[in-house]
Amino acid sequence: CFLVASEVEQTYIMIKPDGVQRGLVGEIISRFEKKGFLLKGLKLFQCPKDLAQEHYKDLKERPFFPNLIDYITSGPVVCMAWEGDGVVASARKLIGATNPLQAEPGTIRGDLAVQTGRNVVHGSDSPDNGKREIGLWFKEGELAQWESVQTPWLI
Ligand code: RTP
Repeated sequence: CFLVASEVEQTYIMIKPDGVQRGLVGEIISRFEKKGFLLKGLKLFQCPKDLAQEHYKDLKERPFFPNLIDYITSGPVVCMAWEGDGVVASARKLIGATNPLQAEPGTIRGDLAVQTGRNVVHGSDSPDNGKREIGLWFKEGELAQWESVQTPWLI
């Protein structure tokens, strides 16, 4: 765990095991890319139980907690850090309601999922949690430094 120094708003987005296994990785990443946010971190990762429990610690008294931990650790996930003004709330809009049956068409869950317990993607619910979760899921050095990138192909 490390602290993200940047003052710019960041969110932690994770494609859950069902999204990876159903071949939705490209589709989901594409929605954030097309919206125009900056990709700062990206990796395929097998989540250990203790990390899943830490990530979802606020839900540990809920009856579905053991199933949630089994689900998140059941196969590889895709971890992403996205950056931009308003990225946390905007990503939650792109993702849609927790229950995919209530998520609007056009949202990721509204278009691609049917069950709350298999809702394909996670997004941080506040800028503070975005920083906390990126610090949990990424190690120092895993986030890209866009400031140093030259883009002559755009000129
Ligand atoms: P997430 O953290 O995954 O982005 O989801 P969220 O904010 O929309 O929903 P939250 O209430 O934080 O719940 C986290 C995840 O737990 C699973 N869940 N199962 N009644 C249930 O069986 C139930 N309720 C929640 C979902 O995978 C949800 O995304």
